[in-house]
Amino acid sequence: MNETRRAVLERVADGPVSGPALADALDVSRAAVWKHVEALRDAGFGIESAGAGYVLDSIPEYGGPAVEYGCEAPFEVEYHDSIASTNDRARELAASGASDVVVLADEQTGGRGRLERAWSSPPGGVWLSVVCRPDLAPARATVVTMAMSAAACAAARETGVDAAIKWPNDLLVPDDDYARGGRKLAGILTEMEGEAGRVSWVIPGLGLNANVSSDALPDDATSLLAERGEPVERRVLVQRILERFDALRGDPEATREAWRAHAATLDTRVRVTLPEETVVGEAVDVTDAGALVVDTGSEDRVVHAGDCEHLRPV
Ligand code: BT5
Repeated sequence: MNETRRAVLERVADGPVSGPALADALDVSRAAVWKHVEALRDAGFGIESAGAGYVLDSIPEYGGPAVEYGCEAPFEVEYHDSIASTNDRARELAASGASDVVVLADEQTGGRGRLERAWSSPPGGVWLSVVCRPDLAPARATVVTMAMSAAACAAARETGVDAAIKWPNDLLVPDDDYARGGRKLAGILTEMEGEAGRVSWVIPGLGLNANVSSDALPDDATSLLAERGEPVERRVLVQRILERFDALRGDPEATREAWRAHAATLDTRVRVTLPEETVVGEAVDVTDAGALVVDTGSEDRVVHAGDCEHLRPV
């Protein structure tokens, strides 16, 4: 949403305000005011024009302008009813120089997980990717993924669902199956490009099963809808995720704290399968590069990537 349109929206929300008064206040023509009001109506905002002027009386349920309106984070939101992959679109935007843009979709037809795996993305989920340009060395870029998982976990908990982070950055709802750690609620695919030792862009792509029935998901998955028994307000959920993510993303220490506070993997016995060996022990910490610190009983091992299983306490 451009700045003038945002300003028109804010003023009609505090309305009624007349067209001429808006034109004066924003230093644009009356015709321009009218165009912005019409565009806002097209985007689903209910704007009444009564005797005293324009007044906002309803906001759209979901979409780009709906998420931007009342969101404290500085993101422009590009919304699609259906798209192949929000990460693919975000990469295109990054390549053309965009920054702080969120690509949000109701449905993805070619959603991607890590390692070329497919990600089921039926309508009703939260499928979003953020184009960020942090001042970070590529080896430190994981902190952006950690900020997204902590933000999404906190927002999921606010809806009343007992979500937790499983290292590296999955969100699970714990159940009795220790190895699996629980049913998967969300995952993150982060992609980046670096140059001369700095990140040029990084795109955390979050897939969070929000208002999706579990029939439309893989067997081990769950959704906010399945856990709560009723849908969430996705507009508010996305706003809270973006606001938290924005507050954390420039602050590695706060990110690590938030990640720890939401992690199911810490203080848990784990088995991490690496290409060459298997590390078993108690997960005691995470580094600011996102690596897991495992106390094997004889030493602290720092593992950067691998398949992590939660084990029963001995
Ligand atoms: C992930 O991959 O967990 C990262 C998923 C990222 C998806 C987002 S959606 C927005 C953005 N745009 C994209 O195209 N992608 C990102 P991974 O750890 O590889 O997990 C993939 C595995 O999770 C699959 O092999 C399935 O077993 C399972 N899975 C697939 N869809 C799922 C879903 N909706 N919920 C839970 N598990 C799922």
